[in-house]
Amino acid sequence: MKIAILGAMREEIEPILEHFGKYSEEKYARNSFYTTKYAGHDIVLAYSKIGKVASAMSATILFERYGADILLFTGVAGALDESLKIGDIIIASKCVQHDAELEAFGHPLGFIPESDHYTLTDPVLNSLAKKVAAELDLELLEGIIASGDQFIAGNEKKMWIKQQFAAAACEMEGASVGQVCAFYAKPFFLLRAISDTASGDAGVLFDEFLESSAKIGAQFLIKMIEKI
Ligand code: 4EH
Repeated sequence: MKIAILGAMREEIEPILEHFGKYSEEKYARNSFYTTKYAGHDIVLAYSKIGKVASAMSATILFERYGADILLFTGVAGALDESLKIGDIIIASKCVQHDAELEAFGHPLGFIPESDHYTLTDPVLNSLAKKVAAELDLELLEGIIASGDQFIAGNEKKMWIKQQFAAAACEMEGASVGQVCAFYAKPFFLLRAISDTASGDAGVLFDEFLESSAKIGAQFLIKMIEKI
């Protein structure tokens, strides 16, 4: 099986590359794609760069050029659910674009015609994640993750997203990558470790916790790959 591992930022993917140690790099479309073998699988990794466009493009390349069978995303996120603290991990049950707004045509927020309103993640991979969390004695929340091309750093916007979409965490890539996976009918897994509160202090917290939270997500993902 060929497993694609995608993050948005270098910090989200580098700990996994360091763990693998040996890999090849190929540059394509102004990005780097890293290939290696691990736990009996062919692996291809990339960090897309920030946002829905770059991440959708990387996901497409992972399927079209590298023939990935499944895609696992790891990264950090802002917390919307009160139970989530910095360093906690969450997996998406489904994801939605909070900045998609076609209300003039009578569509609900987040809905784009001929796409899924909420993109589902793969139930088998989600069960595996729960098993891995139980083995590591880690608490793992499963909830809706909302994505948009905005860094959320204020209570008003934070609460709006939380209420409109019943979302537990916010970030900037999950729903776009999920949509690509849905179009290709490939299993999609979305893991995020909390880096900040998505409130007024989000920028400062993000700078402080990006690296440590990204590592938590990366380490969890490595454990998952060992069990696939
Ligand atoms: O890839 C982007 C990064 C922030 S933008 C989305 N990532 C981090 C998740 C995330 C997030 N998204 C929206 C963590 N907290 C979030 C939040 N709102 N509060 C960026 C731009 N330049 C430098 C660093 N990060």
